[in-house]
Amino acid sequence: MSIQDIYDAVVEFSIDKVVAKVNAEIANKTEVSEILRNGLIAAMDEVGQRYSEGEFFVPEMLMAAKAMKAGLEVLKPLLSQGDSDKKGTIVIGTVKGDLHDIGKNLVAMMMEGAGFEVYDLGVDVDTEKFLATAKEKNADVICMSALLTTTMPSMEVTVKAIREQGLSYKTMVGGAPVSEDFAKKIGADGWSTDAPGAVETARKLTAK
Ligand code: B1M
Repeated sequence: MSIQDIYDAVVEFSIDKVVAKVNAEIANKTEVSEILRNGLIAAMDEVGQRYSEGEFFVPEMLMAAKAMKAGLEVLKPLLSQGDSDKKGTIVIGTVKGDLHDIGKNLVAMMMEGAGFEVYDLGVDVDTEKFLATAKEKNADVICMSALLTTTMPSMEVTVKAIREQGLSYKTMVGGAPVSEDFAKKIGADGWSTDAPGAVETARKLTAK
């Protein structure tokens, strides 16, 4: 039994096996970060690689995503337990035109675990929805995730709208194609390459 079994189960699209193997690693006291990084996330990178090489197609990406999500559900109670002091209010979503939600879900779970109040708007979220929810919930930070190079520009639309409307929400961007240079270029307040880093950045952005 090893982390490699989790990786293999995702690449084989076996939901039952992923759930069983993740539970086994938890029972084995393996670090959650290790299960995530070397098991579930590494397997999705492999799936993306196989898609790029023409070995997998969209249905295979979808099946792997379902297997990964099943594994994340098992980990969720461990990711969301932690600091109970309220830190700040976060509105998070995957940007307009983009349906990838696994990384965004992970960021949301870890932020909840860190004590933030998190409003997750799901996928395909436009600027109006981000701003309307931020106003309604009196948010501190609007967090935007994008996995497609074609959807990254809508992050800039939201950042610009905040500036033009004279609003004070901080913004954070992330997702595989999003770089620190891009974040700076569009005027976002924060950026992170992964979920733990997103929590750190949110802490800095909400520090009083
Ligand atoms: Co898509 N897809 N996909 N896909 N898919 C990618 C992203 C791709 C890189 C695959 C490839 O070509 N190798 C490619 C994008 C190319 C590009 O634009 N550069 C791609 C493509 C092309 C497409 C379609 C266009 C395919 C098609 O239809 N022809 C299509 C687009 C649909 C749409 O969105 N409109 C599509 C569809 C899909 C599925 C629906 C089948 C499925 C998504 C299911 C779902 O999410 N519910 C899917 C999947 C699964 C992938 C890959 C294989 C895996 C993504 C994933 O979940 N990774 C992906 C290849 C890859 O990334 N290696 C691929 C695991 C996840 C934990 O990582 O989301 O990166 P990630 O999140 C990370 C960090 O980025 C960060 O934290 C997380 C880790 O801790 N992070 C943040 C994320 N958000 C953050 C926000 C933050 C901070 C950090 O602050 C706010």
